Amino acid sequence: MSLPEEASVDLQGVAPETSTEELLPLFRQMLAIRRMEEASAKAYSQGKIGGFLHLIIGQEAVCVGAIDAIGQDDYVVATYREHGHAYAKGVAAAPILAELYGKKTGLVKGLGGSMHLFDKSKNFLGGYGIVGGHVPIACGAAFKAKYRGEKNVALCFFGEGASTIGGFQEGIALAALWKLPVVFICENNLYSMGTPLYRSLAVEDVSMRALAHGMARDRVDGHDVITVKRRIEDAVKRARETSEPTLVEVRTYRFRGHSMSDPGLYRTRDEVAEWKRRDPVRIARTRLIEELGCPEDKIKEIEADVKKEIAEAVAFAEQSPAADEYKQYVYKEQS
Ligand SMILES: Cc1ncc(C[n+]2csc(CCOP(=O)(O)OP(=O)(O)O)c2C)c(N)n1
Repeated sequence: MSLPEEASVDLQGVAPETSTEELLPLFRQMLAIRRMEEASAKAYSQGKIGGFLHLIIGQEAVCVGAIDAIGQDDYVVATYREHGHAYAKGVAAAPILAELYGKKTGLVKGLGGSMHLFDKSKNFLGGYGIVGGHVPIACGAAFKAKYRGEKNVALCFFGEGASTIGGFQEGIALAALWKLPVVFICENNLYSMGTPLYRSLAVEDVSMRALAHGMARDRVDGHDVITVKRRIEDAVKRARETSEPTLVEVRTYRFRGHSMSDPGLYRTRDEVAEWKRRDPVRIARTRLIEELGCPEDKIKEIEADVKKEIAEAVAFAEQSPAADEYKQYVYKEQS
């Protein structure tokens, strides 16, 4: 599949102004997520992580930019491709990796694994494996905030495949009807597992689905983290000030297969290489150096720091004891 016209047009547009102060921490977060995902891929291929493992490599600017547009008290609800979203919401790499490893020290005590990260203390409300099933959950969090007169909003992340699911349709219908402060963020990476966009959606612009509900919509290229942040900020402002939802489609691309068991043979090497030219981590690094004049030594310092952080998180996961609490929920002593 070739690059969609509109994404190319977006990319040629001018990225919003930023500063080193703003971009540097976002670059660091994206890099840490990239390294955490690479470390988990390695552990998976060594047989240290079981079950399913869906990586977000290539899509980091979406969760990092969007979550930087909200505060601590706001909610995030995501899919099974959610390690980066949890990290961007403030969860440390060590409990995330320990969870993937099925360890007792994992974020949910090794009971959930990769697809079920959850941290109430950070208002990170999951981690869901049922495609589209989490959309009504995000509406519930937004409803709670509105009902109690709080000013919190909910960000709900999902893929374009989820936009064909009943839970998504019901969720956005209710959010529009009840004016819930939720921002629906479709991470359109052009494939639902191995099915390309044009074979699953009659209208490839997912944001168009908002029109049927009189809901605000937006569409943005997801490779510059600041662009994502600014556009989600607009939607968050709408949600916070007028309690109205927005459906935002963010065009992005995953560099690896759907999950670790997918070699991604349905895409050509050229296609993947073409999208890699838009690597969000590299774009941020280049902007920092070439546009903002950030010294390269400063960047290298951050890169070394991230390397250390992830190496320590891996060591923590490897050295932690295996989860055992699940036994009490799975097995029962015979009486
Ligand atoms: C209700 C349901 N149907 C099918 C599946 C199997 N499944 C897992 S991921 C996936 C593809 C979803 O694609 P998309 O929503 O575009 O998200 P992406 O994986 O690209 O991030 C499917 C069909 C599932 N988990 N839940």
